[in-house]
Amino acid sequence: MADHPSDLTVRGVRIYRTLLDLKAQQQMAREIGTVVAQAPLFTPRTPGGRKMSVRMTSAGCCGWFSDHRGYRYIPRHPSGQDWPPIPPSVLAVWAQLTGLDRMPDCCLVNFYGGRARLGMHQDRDEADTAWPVVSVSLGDSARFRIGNTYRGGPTQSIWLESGDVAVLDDEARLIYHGIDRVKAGTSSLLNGGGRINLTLRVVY
Ligand code: MD6
Ligand code: FE
Repeated sequence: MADHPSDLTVRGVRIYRTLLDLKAQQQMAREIGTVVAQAPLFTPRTPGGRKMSVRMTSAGCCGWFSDHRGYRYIPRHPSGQDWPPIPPSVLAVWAQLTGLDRMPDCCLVNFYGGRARLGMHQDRDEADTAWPVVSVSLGDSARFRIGNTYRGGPTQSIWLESGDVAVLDDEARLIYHGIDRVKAGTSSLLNGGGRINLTLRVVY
């Protein structure tokens, strides 16, 4: 794939600026709208009992979940229904950027409204963390903070905008990262505003 001039790598995280043009973003937003209609967003609780400010759902054969019993993947939406399939436009981004034959098991859908944020964390609930994680941003811009493979230490942050895609693999796969804040009104993609982030993972 030809690199876009503004693509960059921050602490090993590869960022593809506007990989998705406006039409592709609109198509993906529609497909995610269908996912959310079938598998409504819910508010997870941390193992410590706090409500997360990000609302979530998933597509695929399993969905990421958290409550007082810990972080894990579950085979059905909390309602008891199957998770909807991962939309084709999302699988296409995975195939394009990873070049893998293996498709992701889970597309986690994070929705940020208002003052939602996401604390620094590693993505390590998957059985084999050698597989990459691919992350797509849609809607309002967000301050993405990137740290180290250990908790703490120096960090760097960048703004992720609608249509940007980030890949965490190799040395960056287990890097700590989080969302400091989302800037309302920076995109008109989503009806009602806010930001959606999709993360694609091989879980099993
Ligand atoms: C977000 N992203 O952008 C949160 N995780 O809203 C993540 O937590 C993330 O961007 C793993 C890989 C890439 C990511
Ligand atoms: Fe993450």
